Amino acid sequence: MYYQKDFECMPRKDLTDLQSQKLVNQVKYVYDNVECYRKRMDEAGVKPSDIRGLEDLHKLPFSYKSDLRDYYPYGLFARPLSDIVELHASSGTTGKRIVVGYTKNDLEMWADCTARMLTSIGATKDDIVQVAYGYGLFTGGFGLHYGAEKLGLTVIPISAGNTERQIETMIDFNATILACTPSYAMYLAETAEKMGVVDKLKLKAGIFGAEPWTEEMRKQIEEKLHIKAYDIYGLTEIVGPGVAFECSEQQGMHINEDHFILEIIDPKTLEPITGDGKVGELVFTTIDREGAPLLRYRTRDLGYIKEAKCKCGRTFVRLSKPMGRSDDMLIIRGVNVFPSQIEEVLLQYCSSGITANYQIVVDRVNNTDTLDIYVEMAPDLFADDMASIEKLQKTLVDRLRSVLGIGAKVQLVNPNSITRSEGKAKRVIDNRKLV
Ligand code: DLL
Repeated sequence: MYYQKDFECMPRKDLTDLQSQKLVNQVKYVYDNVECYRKRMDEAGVKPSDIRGLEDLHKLPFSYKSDLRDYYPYGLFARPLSDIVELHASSGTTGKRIVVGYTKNDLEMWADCTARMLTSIGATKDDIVQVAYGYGLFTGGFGLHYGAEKLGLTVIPISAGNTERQIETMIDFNATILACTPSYAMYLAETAEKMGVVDKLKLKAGIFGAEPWTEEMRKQIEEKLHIKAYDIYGLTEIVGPGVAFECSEQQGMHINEDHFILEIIDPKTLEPITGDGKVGELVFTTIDREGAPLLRYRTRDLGYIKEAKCKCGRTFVRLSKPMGRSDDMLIIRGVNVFPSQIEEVLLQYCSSGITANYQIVVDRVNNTDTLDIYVEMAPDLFADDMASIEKLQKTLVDRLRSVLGIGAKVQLVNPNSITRSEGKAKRVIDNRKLV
């Protein structure tokens, strides 16, 4: 099912022509209206007339999260505030928050993008979607809401939190689609199990994103809630949810390429990385944003492109699951460790008595980095004898050493002792003072 088939299934040549044409206009528009870009392009000796199509994209200077901070709050807007109808913001993990403005047309475009995502997972106007992403300055709640409204779905705009009430609402209102972060979906599943009401849920699908999650986590959510779990990707700076979405194939996320151009670069050399499956930093250019356009925005997210044609018929290229941000990568005793590698290992052992609730703590003791992984036991294992617990602990240590290439201390902790998240999970605590 498609929402805008003419675009979603456009022949590649027509699509790249459209991108080229929109890019040329966007660059001129940005140059004329945003001082930061004008200065940066002047410094780089690039004029809007030098950009004649996609092939010239690489000539443009990059933009960065620090630009949004330096020009906080409205300095990067290309329109006067009288044209801006909505603001969203993201605090990010560190530093000052960033603010993004939408014109009426931007909101329409955004709603189209999220309506495409919902249609691609099979949503129709007969569906009832429980939007448990946070509403407010975070883009998750409103982003999903606008798309659902466009499609005529029934929206339950419940926002995040109040978990038992969420479950009651899902049951009483017959919700068929759940939208929230994957970690919150796990928490909801766990709570529904505890309440003994999983069988009363009418859910058929979930649309999850805003944080990294593994295939193992997908399996768990699907099994626990008896649904299909789909991945969606986006970031506040570009539009919020709606940048890329999974279709029924669940094999990567189609990028809404008629609105956003993706480049993959080597974060060190800044050279483009081309080709199927080659990992690099995702760089996005908006090509029809009015309020807060961004050219060659370095996301710090790492991922790769799947070029093969998708069985669903969409011609938009697919993005792999983002494998974390380059600035999320931990360097522990000189070894690069991605939290997602740890999650992948842990979740393989859920049937052996642990849960998906874990926390990674990194510290530095006597000039040596330490890696401690706390994982909650399921009640059965908790009630088991010490020898069984120690045996599983040892298995996890061995498995993690072979995957990560360094040793980690694993501590199996009591059920319900790790704080649950209602939005983005905080999995990593790095206590090292690395300056
Ligand atoms: O998280 C927008 C969003 C809302 C996306 C709801 C999907 C669903 P930010 O708060 O600005 O915006 O965070 C953006 O989250 O750069 C990635 O690092 C991460 N991220 C988002 N989606 C995924 C995903 C929203 N599916 C940052 N997988 C991005 C992995 C994701 N990481």
